[in-house]
Order: sequence, then structure tokens, then C-alpha cells
Amino acid sequence: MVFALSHDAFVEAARMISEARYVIALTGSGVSKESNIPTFRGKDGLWRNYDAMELATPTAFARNPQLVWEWYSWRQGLISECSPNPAHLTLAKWEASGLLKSLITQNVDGLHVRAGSKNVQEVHGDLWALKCTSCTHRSRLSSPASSIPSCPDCGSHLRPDVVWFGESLDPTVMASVSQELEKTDVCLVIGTSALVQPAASFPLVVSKQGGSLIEVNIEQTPLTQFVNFHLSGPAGQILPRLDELLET
Ligand code: BJW
Ligand code: ZN
Repeated sequence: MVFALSHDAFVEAARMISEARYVIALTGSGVSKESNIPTFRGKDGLWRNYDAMELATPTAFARNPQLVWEWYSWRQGLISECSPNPAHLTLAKWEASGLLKSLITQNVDGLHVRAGSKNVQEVHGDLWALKCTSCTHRSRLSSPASSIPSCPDCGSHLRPDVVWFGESLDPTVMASVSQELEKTDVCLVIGTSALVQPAASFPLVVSKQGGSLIEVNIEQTPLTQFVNFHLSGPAGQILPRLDELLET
């Protein structure tokens, strides 16, 4: 593992990216921090003030749908006021230029898509998508829900189409992710604590098949010991700096 404290380490990481055959990125909530969206854990994280088990589980929703919806509505309002930051924009630029083949995100904020990324796997769902708790109805919100939305087909509660603890990730999305991981020789891991499974294991799949990992984070994570480069700092500064080096 190499900590990028020197210009040389950045140059080496940029070289690794430019010489790779198939580069992908895995992002977490830290990539949206500079867009003013709180992360989950750590200082000022969402779960410093809210208990995850009260909010991000199917049991919590069944017990108190009003409370869970209030939390999601608050986050929808917050996110609708935020814009993609230089980290999202750099990843979109790299995809457009062919450098980045795909993006796997744990985020439900939609900022990668708003930044222009096209090949995005939103493995934990989408904050604006809705699904019925009883039938197969699916729809989308265009503005924050002020109260619990009802299903137009059966009248049951609608819930955000996100992945809560104890729920499986969409098998179609997981199949696409597996295909991407198989092809990958360099994986950028940006702004995730690498604590939540199965996403935390995606980079390990890449490293076990001989690929390389470049981590971008303001802190070390359980993954840091396995990475080739740990670029320490805010993603909105580190990714544009790498981009400058890739252009020279
Ligand atoms: C910056 C920065 C800046 C800040 N620049 N960096 C195996 C072992 C143990 C447990 C399990 C296991 N397999 C499954 C589990 C259970 C569970 C799990 O992983 N638990 C662990 C916590 C122990 N996983 C599940 O339940 C998953 N389902 C599953 O596996 O199904 C099969 C199964 C079911 C039942 C039993 C067994 C298997 C589902 C997980 C769903 C996670 N859902 C959430 C909520 C989504 C909806 C919503 O948003 O409301 O997803 S939880 C939350 O955590 C959210 C995030 O996507 C996810 C990851 O968080 P993330 O993005 O990493 O954020 P943080 O805050 O943790 O970290 C931010 C990072 O950014 C930090 O490192 C900062 O330093 C950094 N940072 N500013 C760069 N400017
Ligand atoms: Zn329904």
C-alpha cells in the first residue's frame, strides 16, 4: 500500500489508471460530501443523529412508516438543493472519454447520473424511486413526499425503492456488477467506509483476480491494507488532481 503524500505517488496512480485495460469505480457517500450531502457514519454522519435500525430496515418501516418517510422526505429535500461536485464531474468526464468503463455506486442521491455518468449501477437503489409494499406497482417521485404515498393500484403504503439492511440487492444489478468486476484490472474506491456488505467486498474480488485498487478517502478504512494506492483527501480535490496528471 502506498500513501499519496507526494507528487510521485499521484503520478504513479495516474499511470496505473492510464495503462489499465478496464477501469471501474465504486463510490460511497463520501463522494457526495462536498455537495453538502451528509455521509452515514463518522463525524456529522446521518447516523450520529438517527438510529439506523429505526430507519433503514423493513421492520422499522412496518413499525413506523411515518417516521421513516419523514427521514426520507427530509433527505429528498436536501438532495434536491444539491448539485454534483468536481468528483462526480470528473468521473463523468472519464467515462465520456472512454477511460472509465463503469461506475458502481452505493449512493441513492442520483448525483452521478445528474453529473452525466451513463453506465451507473445504483446498488442500493434510488431515493426518488417508489415501490409498493404489497403489489408490483413502481413509480417515481418528482418532488419530496410530504406524507406517506399510497399505491394507486392497491392502496397500500409505497416505500422508497432503496436497499435496507437485511434486504438483498437486486439480482439483475448484482449480475451486472459481477460481469463488470470480472473484467476490471483497476478499481477506484472513492468515499466509502467499506463496512457495508456486499459492496465492501467488490474491490476484493478485483484484487483477488490480480487487479489493482486505488482508494480515495479522507480516512483509512478496512480496505486500506489491501490497496495499491491510498490517496488521502477529499474526492472533489483528489480526482481533478488525478485528471490533470492524466492529461499531461
Ligand atoms: C470522504 C469524504 C470526501 C467523507 N472525500 N471521502 C457479511 C458480514 C457482516 C454483515 C453482513 C454481511 N452480509 C450482509 C450483512 C448485513 C449488512 C451489513 O453489511 N452490515 C454491516 C454494517 C455489518 N448488509 C446488508 O444487510 C445488505 N444486504 C445483504 O447483504 O443481503 C443479503 C443478506 C441479507 C440478510 C443477511 C445476510 C445477507 C444490504 C445493505 C444495505 C445498505 N443500505 C444503506 C441504506 C440505503 C438507503 C438509504 O440511503 O437510506 O446504504 S446503509 C448505508 O451504508 C447506505 C450506504 O450506501 C451504505 C454504505 O455507506 P458509505 O457510503 O460507505 O458511507 P459511510 O458514511 O459509511 O462512509 C463515508 C466514507 O466517506 C468514510 O470512509 C469517510 O472517511 C469518507 N469521506 N468525506 C472522500 N470529501
Ligand atoms: Zn400496491
